[in-house]
Amino acid sequence: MDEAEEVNSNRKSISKTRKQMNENSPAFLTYKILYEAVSICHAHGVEHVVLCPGSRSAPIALSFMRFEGIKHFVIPDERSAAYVALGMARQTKKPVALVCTSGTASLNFAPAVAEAFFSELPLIVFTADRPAEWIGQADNQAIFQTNLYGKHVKTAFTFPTELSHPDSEWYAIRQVNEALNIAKIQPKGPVHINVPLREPLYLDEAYDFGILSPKKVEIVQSERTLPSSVYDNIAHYQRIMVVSGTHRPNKTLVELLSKLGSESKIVFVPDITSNLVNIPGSISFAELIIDTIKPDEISNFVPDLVISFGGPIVSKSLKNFVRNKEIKEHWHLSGHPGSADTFQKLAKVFDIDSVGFFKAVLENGKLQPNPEFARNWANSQVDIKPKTKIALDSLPFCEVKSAYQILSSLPDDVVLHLGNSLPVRFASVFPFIKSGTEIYSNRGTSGIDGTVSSAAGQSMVDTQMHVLICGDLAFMYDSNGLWNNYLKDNLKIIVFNNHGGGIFRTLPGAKAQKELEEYFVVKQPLNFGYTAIQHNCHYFHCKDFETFQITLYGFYAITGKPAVLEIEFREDLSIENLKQMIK
Ligand SMILES: Cc1ncc(C[n+]2csc(CCOP(=O)(O)OP(=O)(O)O)c2C)c(N)n1
Repeated sequence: MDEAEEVNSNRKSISKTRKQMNENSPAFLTYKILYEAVSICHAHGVEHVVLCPGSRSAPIALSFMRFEGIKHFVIPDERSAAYVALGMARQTKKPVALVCTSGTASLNFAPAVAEAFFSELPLIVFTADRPAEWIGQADNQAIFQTNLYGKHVKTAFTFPTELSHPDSEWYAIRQVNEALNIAKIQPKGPVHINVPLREPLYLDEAYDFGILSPKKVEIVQSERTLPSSVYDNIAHYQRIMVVSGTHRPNKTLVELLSKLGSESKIVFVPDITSNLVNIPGSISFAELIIDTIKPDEISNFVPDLVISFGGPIVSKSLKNFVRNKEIKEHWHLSGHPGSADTFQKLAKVFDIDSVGFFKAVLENGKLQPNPEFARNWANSQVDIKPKTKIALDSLPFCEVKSAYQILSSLPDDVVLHLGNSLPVRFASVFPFIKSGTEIYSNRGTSGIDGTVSSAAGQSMVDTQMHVLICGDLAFMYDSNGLWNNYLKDNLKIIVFNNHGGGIFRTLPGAKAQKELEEYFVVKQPLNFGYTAIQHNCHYFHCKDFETFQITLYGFYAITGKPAVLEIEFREDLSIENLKQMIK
């Protein structure tokens, strides 16, 4: 049979099936509309869907599974699944769909939905539901799902339950189009589509809907330009500091900011999660500089204008420095009216992205920089880096030193994931990391509950090596991130096991309390060999210098399945100790 004949014969069998099927039956209409909804998702760029098992969700899940252009992943733990989807959205820069059944399953999506909201990542969350009249009637797996995620989604819809009227189909497809467009438009974010479904939930036989072409509604965005008044306005400031928060890698931005920084036109301070750390001309060791400047020299480092872009900033020292000093204005780029006033000095929010802004400023800006301001920062960084290295090298085996050694010797082309709380702080304070290393952390809400899953999600849709460094509580909390059938050997997890929430031993308020160990640290005696092996991962362990380097080498080199390296620490030196040593 040639190809055309085969298609024809397929068509015949489909139309035969179609005749046998009652096309007005509620189940048929449900599947048809959901299949159209999936087609619309695909038309809007959805390439991956994470599905959580359940019966009420079957029509949605099966529609996704039977649609060829979207790759599906089935993950049983909804909290983990949602973080996996978040990781995929972060890695692919595309919207990712997520599906669960009714009841508490949908509540378990909430942590990742909140993280996606504050990290501006597009998740398309489908929750199956019971029809409205069955909520609160002691029926199975029924909770209040309308607007379940509150303000943590950009918008929420409820699908029509009665699908027999043709307007219902138009309404449902309109919702999916709106949801996708809203999720993708800046600031990106999660959207919720609650889908009440009546029984029967299954078609008697698998039905091929062929190619449906529901109408995609597209947003056509116009280019934004900078008003010319800004060029004169910016010339009033001689000491401009540019601060980037969480941002995805962007080569054009690297070029623009490297040029502005290297020519001392601005002082550029990148956050550890900005993917701009250590680019030429950047001041990536700003926290150490701020915390070791002599009080009588501070005024030489204070900017008169701060321009920020991107998401949250990890360094508290930097945030306090900008908040507490006499700075004339703060401008935020690529913002929306609700942009965060991080430094309590927000004066202007620019409706243009950072690339557009800096390109325009480079081409047309009448920048009048004070060369001394940039020189002070650059010289301090030249001074502080070797001092920091000497201090770190002199330390005994401890978390701070291990973090330094791992960060400064990462293999080429790895994607680095930093767990809350100490790992991301270590990297933020002493970022001895190759420029160009991609770095991610769940800093939208700084939770410790999806650290493994989000890194796993990124690694599933990528071929590079993904290295996660996280604490023992974060690892245990989200060890279900290892409970799925999709992990590959490009996932490497380093657990810093200080037997509790080590961060609290370093926080001035918490460490002074008599309840420190019981309430804050929650000391735990565990090791993670069984956890790793149970989840079919290689397992490495070390607790001293003698084995550290060789273990690390083997850990990176091993293939075949994911690897977990547990580094066990007894006592630690805090970042504060390190700063004192440098001072
Ligand atoms: C879901 C969640 N619960 C609680 C917290 C508060 N919290 C912040 S850091 C931390 C301890 C983390 O311990 P661990 O993962 O071992 O990292 P370490 O502090 O030792 O670096 C806790 C409980 C949080 N961020 N997220």
